[in-house]
Amino acid sequence: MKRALLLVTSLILMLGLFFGCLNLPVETEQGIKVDGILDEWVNLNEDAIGDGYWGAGNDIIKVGVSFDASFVYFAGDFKKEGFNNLIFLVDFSSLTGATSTVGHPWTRNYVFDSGDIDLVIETWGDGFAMWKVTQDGTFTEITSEATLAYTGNTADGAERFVEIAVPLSSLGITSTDNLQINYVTSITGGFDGTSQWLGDFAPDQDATSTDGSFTPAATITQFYQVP
Ligand SMILES: [Ca+2]
Ligand SMILES: [Ca+2]
Repeated sequence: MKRALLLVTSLILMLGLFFGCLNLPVETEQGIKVDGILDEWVNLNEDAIGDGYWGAGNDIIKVGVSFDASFVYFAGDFKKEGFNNLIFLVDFSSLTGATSTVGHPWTRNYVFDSGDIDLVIETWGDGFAMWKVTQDGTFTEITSEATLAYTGNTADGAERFVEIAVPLSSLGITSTDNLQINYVTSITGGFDGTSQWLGDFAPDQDATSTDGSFTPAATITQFYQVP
C-alpha cells in the first residue's frame, strides 16, 4: 500500500515537472507583452533584407499588427537614418477614413487605391507619433493614448525593435467581431511638393522607383491583412 502511494506520488510529481517545463505556444491575441522584444509574435511579416532604395541603413526587416478585445498592437524591426521614420498606414474594416495622407502634419503623400486610412503611426525607435484620420482627411493626434516600448540601438542606421499598444477605444472601435485590419509600412521620408520619398516598403508595392521617389504620390496597392 505504501509502495503504491509512493508510485502515484512520484508519477504526479513527474507529470507536474513535464508540463511545467513545456513551452506551450503563446496565443498572439492574448500574449503580447509590450516590452520591445518581439519573440512572442507569431504573425510577423518578414521583408527582404537590404531591398530598399537607400541602402542597408533604411530597411524594414519585420513588421506585424495584431489585436485582442481591448488593444491593437504594432511591431517593427527596422533600420533608419536621420529624420526618416517607420510609418504604419492602417485601415480598419469598421472605420471609414481618408484615401490619402494629404492632411498629415509632417507632409506625407501616400494614396490608397482601395480601402481607406484610419490610423497613421510614425516611429523612430525610442519615440512615436500617432494620428486618427477621418473621412474628410483630418489628422487628429492621439499619441498620448498609446504605449511604446523599444529595444535595440537607435543610432543612425542601427536596428531597432518597437512595440506599440493602441486602445481600440481611442479609435472608437467597440467590437472586434469580424474586424479586419489592412496595413502597409514604409521607411518614410517627406513629400517635396512633387514626389513622396521613401526608403523601403513592406509589403512591396506594384509601383517601383530607382531612387525612392514616387511621383505624384506613393500609391498603395498591396496590403498585409489581419487576421
Ligand atoms: Ca513583446
Ligand atoms: Ca526590407
